[in-house]
Amino acid sequence: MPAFSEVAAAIPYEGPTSRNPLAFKHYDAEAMIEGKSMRDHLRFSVVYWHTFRGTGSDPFGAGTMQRPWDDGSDSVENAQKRARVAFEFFEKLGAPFYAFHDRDVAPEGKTLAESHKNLDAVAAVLKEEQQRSGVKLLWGTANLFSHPRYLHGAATSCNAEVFAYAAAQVKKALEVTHELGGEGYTFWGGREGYQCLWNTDMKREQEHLARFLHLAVDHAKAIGYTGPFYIEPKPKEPTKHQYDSDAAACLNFLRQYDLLPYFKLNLETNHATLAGHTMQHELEVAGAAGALGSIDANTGDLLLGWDTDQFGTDIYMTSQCMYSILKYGGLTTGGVNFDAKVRRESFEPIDLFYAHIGSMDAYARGLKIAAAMRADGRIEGMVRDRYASWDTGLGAEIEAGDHSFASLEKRMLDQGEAAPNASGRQELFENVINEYL
Ligand code: XLS
Ligand code: NI
Ligand code: NI
Repeated sequence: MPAFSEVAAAIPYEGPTSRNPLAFKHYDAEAMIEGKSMRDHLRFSVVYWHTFRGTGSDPFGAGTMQRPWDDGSDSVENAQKRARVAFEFFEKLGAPFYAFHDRDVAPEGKTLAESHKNLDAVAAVLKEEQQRSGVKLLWGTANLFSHPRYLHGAATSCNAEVFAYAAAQVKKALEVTHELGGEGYTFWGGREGYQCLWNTDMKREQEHLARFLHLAVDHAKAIGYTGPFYIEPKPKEPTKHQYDSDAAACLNFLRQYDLLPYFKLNLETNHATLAGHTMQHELEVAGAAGALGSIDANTGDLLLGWDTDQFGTDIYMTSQCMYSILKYGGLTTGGVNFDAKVRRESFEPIDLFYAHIGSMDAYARGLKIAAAMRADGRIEGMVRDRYASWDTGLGAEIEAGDHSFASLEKRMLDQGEAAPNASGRQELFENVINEYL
């Protein structure tokens, strides 16, 4: 008996006029845009943690989710059964990818050896289901933040034994990810930061984090894993400050410790908000550095100051994301990974479908809008015009390195004043963008 019996077969594409809540209005996997199918542009991915382990609990109340296939126990059998249900969901939704933490898919044992064994037992089912369904692993990761041993962090813990335990856990998670053909491996530094600076040796902690990531790179080489590593920036929560606070901080860290060749960024919308940035800002920072890897697609709430991990349906936002992604060459190993959870009040299994379908449509529509903007070329042209002074004469000479402070001073002494500025036309830009929505 299927777990999602209300959804008989794969969610169909019915087009923008459809009123069927279980159909796509914009995500037409086969449709071609800029020479690539929508499926290959968007590379949608479902996260195991929120979708199959989220209980709906919050600091004020217990779990609410109805998940009839899950007996609520920590047994390996339950985990294996859950894995099969997860693949039924991925397949019916038509998501080509999924992502997980080691401890989402398999229960933590009493010892590390037992945890490894549990993970292997569930990974065998994941592998079988991947082969049966064709759904692939976008990335794997290790949960280095839930267990009490990680209360001071993992790689940045003041306890060297905890660093060692975390290393052992990542070694295994990386091996399982590789075994399952994972296209990437993510580090989100959940507690790699501080709560109080008086008790913290920040320099030493950051050096330990760099050492940890180098050990991961070394182990990847040893086992033949050649995919990218991702760092997922987030400025705070659960800690007061996380070292990987935003895209710029991550890039600086990766450069300082010679890790940039092996790492790209996995940017999450709600984390950008917490950092006081827009997602567009984060995408531009990463893209300009050639480090745009993948996105955790979600959204926050304007009035709540934490990581609410909602499904994004705002077309203005998805258009901005897709415009930047296309601009920097599109997603290759990464994807649009729904690190998002249904609200506590949306407790029925069918809500998982509504949530994913709506957000997939919002990104698909964003992709169409971004592609239309690019095909038209007006925005690009307006930006180019704004910088026209750099294309010839003085600007081109400066860019070519043909000037010094002395030569520039001479020029301005002769001229007396710089040529007048043109208008920034922000309002016009914003108006033009609305024409495509
Ligand atoms: C938490 C993060 C987490 C990572 C994976 O805020 O978004 O879910 O994506 O560890
Ligand atoms: Ni995330
Ligand atoms: Ni998050």
